[in-house]
Amino acid sequence: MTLHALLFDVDGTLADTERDGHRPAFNQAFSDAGLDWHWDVALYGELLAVTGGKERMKHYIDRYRPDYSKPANFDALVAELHQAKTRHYATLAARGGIPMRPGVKRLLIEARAAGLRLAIATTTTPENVSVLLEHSLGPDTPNWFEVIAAGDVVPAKKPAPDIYHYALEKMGLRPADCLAFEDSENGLRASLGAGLKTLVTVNDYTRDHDFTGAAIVLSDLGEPGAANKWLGGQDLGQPFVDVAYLRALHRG
Ligand code: XBP
Ligand code: MG
Repeated sequence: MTLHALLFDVDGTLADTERDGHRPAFNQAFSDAGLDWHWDVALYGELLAVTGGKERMKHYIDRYRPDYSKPANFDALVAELHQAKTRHYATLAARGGIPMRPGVKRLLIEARAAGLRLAIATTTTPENVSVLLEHSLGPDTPNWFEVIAAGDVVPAKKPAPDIYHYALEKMGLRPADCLAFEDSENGLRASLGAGLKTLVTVNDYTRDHDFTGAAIVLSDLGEPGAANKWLGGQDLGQPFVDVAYLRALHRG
């Protein structure tokens, strides 16, 4: 079995986008529209149980705002708020204020040099992916990824495996040829559901999630000289993730 491709989630995996990217962008869209909706850091952690920004807003209203009476055009309002939120997120990301997580850039460069094929499988809106990559990874880096599978391109978002199925089909690859990278339980359910061996790197919102079934769980990808922490799964005893490490994980 040879490793041919790496499939990356974006939010929480490539960069810590949620707390200081998506969350303030939602809040700005709400206040621009004159709504008294506000998502603090803790509430946003609860709301992350639902993937997809439009789905998350609807969940918030259904679950947390029984006082709010939905207008007849509620779906259209949510869609408009989401467009405004996407514009705010782009402005934030374009300031370059959302750095890549440790080891991400190094590993992507090494993987490209080793001839591994790269793809993205995410729940977020496609524009969010390109603006983040361009400003936090480098101007032509969206082209590093053969497929950017994102957002509403499939009807069912993670934890459904559909976005991974979509990316694999576009690349003409079998799950056994690939490794997936995720940071959350919903993401892991999606990648495992598509039959992908998965490396998890946790963050503040996800470290207590259930990662049963992950090949390995780490604090982050690590850097030579800035070791990561092993948190579960197959311990390869190396303080940072490189291509040799990924090949061993894929074989093991
Ligand atoms: C990401 C998400 C997204 C973002 C918001 O999940 O759940 O909804 O929070 O993006 P994953 P949009 O990391 O599993 O892909 O507002 O563009 O939906
Ligand atoms: Mg994620």
